[in-house]
Amino acid sequence: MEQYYQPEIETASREQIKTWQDERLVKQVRNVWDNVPYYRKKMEEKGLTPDDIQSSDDLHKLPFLTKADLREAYPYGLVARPLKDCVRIQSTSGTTGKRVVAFYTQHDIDLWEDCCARAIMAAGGTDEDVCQVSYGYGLFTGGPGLNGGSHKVGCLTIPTSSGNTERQIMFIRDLQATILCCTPSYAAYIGETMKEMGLTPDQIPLKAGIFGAEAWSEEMRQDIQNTLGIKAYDIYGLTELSGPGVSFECSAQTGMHINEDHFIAEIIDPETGEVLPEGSQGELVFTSITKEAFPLLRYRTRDICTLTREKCPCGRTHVKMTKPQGRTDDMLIIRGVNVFPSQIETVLLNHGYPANYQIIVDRVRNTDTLDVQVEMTPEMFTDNMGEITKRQKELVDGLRSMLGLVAKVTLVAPKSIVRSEGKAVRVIDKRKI
Ligand code: DLL
Repeated sequence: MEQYYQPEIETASREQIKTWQDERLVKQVRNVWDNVPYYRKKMEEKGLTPDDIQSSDDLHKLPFLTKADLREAYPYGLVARPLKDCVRIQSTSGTTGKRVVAFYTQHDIDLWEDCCARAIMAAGGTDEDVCQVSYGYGLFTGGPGLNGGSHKVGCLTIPTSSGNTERQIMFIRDLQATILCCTPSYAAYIGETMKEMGLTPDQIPLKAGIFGAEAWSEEMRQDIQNTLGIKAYDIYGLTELSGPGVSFECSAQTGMHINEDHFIAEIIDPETGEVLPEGSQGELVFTSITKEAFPLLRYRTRDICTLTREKCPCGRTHVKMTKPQGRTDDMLIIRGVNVFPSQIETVLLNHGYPANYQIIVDRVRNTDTLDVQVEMTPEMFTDNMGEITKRQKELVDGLRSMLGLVAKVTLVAPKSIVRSEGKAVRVIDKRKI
């Protein structure tokens, strides 16, 4: 039986959802116009006043907001509430440029935790569960978000944060954790470590995992599900909009329901900015209609995916997004060919390799090079060069048919690629340096 945290919202009629969106958008536009000079200026530049936005059908008139705006307005320029009403900040890891700093009122935190609670219940969680949260705690939104959601569901929550993998496994076993929340790459690492400790899936009490914060393929899902003996659910979100729980997977495991009572989603052509019809692949754009402290209108996520409103067997009526296929900014252009790391991952996992790999792009004598380093599993490990050459060639062929490109493949020894406890670093592009 499918269970919901907020059934009346999660299964509301499409008309009801549209009504919520219309009313909340109009209110939000008025709010930013009145309280955020940065937005007012952007709207004025487009010749808009709040009266131009009468419903969500007018959303397309509003200007986009990008990471560049966030940088320009850093740190307080987009805050819509007096600071005395704000109770928390969270922030991204800021690997490129300035960090994103997002602000929350207590009400914002409450709604964010509701979204995470929806995700946990969609993964089968109840107040009988023991939920181990192994996302990082601190500025990163993963730990605090899922922690709050777990409390709301009433799970016994283990806030381990990430790292110290043996201790993670000890807690899972001793405290009989049934739900694990972490990045998919850390879940794979925990699974690998358990295997090395001689543990089989039936000796691990986990039944479900809620994994997100980075791209992961269907093949990686199968792998994790098999190693840990669980059902693995995807969860998506970004700091700018709150954190995890913007969307989440249900029992159907075919895409993530976007919490449309809080976020309006659009898909645009990343080149032209034109809104694309349902079913098209493009860049995901979000408008937060219930946020108080840090409302973002038409924020360009740079994530590429597709939306579908096809009826979902779980009974939820909110639109579903596919797993992000990549980001407009992590798409590699190699010898003129568009390559997403996720495509490479699919080939590797389809050939039986673990998701421990690194993609190194360089430019040698004006030609781009693509070097994929892949770890062998301990079972495959051999020093028979003939065997290794044969395996490498199989992968080169697989990559060629997936990408239309010739890559260099190097098989490396088990455990030689650094494991990640948070988001994995898959790509090293030396061309930019
Ligand atoms: O990663 C929030 C989060 C925490 C989501 C825990 C899920 C679980 P940021 O650090 O701001 O926030 O990074 C946001 O990560 O724009 C996507 O590119 C990527 N991302 C997040 N979830 C997924 C996912 C958190 N399920 C950026 N699949 C987003 C693929 C994801 N990419």
